[in-house]
Amino acid sequence: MTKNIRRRKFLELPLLSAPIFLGGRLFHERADRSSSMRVKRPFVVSTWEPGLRANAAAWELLEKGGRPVDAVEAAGKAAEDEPSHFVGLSGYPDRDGHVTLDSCIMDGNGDCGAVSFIERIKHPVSVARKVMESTVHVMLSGEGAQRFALENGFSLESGKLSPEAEREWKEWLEKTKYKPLATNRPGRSEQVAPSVFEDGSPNHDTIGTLAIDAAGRLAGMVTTSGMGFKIRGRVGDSAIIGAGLFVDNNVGAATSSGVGEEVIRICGTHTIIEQMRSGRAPDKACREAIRRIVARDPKKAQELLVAFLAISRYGEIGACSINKGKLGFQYAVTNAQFPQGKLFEAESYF
Ligand code: SD4
Repeated sequence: MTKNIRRRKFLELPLLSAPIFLGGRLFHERADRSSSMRVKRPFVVSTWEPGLRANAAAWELLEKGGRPVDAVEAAGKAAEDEPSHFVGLSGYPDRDGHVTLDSCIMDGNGDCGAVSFIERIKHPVSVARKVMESTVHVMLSGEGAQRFALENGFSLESGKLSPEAEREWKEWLEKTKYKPLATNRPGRSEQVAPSVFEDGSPNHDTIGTLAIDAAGRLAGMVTTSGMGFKIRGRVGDSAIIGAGLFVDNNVGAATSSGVGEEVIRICGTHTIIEQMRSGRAPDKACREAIRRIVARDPKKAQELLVAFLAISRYGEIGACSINKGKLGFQYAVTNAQFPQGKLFEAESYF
């Protein structure tokens, strides 16, 4: 099965899975609708269907009483190893044909690290962790981030595009004549970067993972190749603490996926944690962040894929996307109750 078909297949999942009536509730075989639900700790959640594989790597550690920060790093590495477009070096390149990666990691005690615009390094999440643990800084970028990685024992990969990414980038060049992408300014919706390519596959490639242990300690990470065919130098929300990821042991953890520029503008995940701190459940907090994005330009919002996923320290999980269907959002949950992981469909604002 080609990667594109596989990607389309998972997007169709919620539509294809036959609804079954169980105990008065409508269940889908693979994806349930959810508002904030509570599950048993420890558990791990990740964005998207490939999040099931990321969760599996995290769960191996978490279920044995491992630390959430180790679990989320393992999830990130598993995602970066997966030979798909989703994250890592086999992701889509920027418009100049270079894969540039963003990642961050955060522990519930406030420790955090990030790398942005890093090239030819296989595991940016581990470099982000190294930044967190062995420097006084939070984020390293570009050439400096790469040099730091090499100094710390990471190896330099070839920089060659995967054959599929190369083919799609060349097709994109042919079609768009290297036209600059979105400005994303309100009222300029005709210039918005596509959230979904013409063939229906999403123009986004991110795994965000949040983990909580039995005692309620939290950690999170995000790793991505960013928006496909972006302008060279572009950094998205996934490298930015408070935008793509925020974690606080006193409250909960949140991550995002979709058009990063929209998330950065509202400091998305920090907004969610602050909403939760003042008493909102994760699903309501995610919805409030989405509402702020929609409020800037409700017409443009109907074409955007932006989604948030959050967990509380008590073990509640909530998620919200702007749209449903092709622009909707799924997330994976793994714990003792769902040891193989289970995919849920997020509620949507529209
Ligand atoms: C970005 N938020 O770089 C990322 C892309 C993404 O699923 O989430 N893709 O803007």
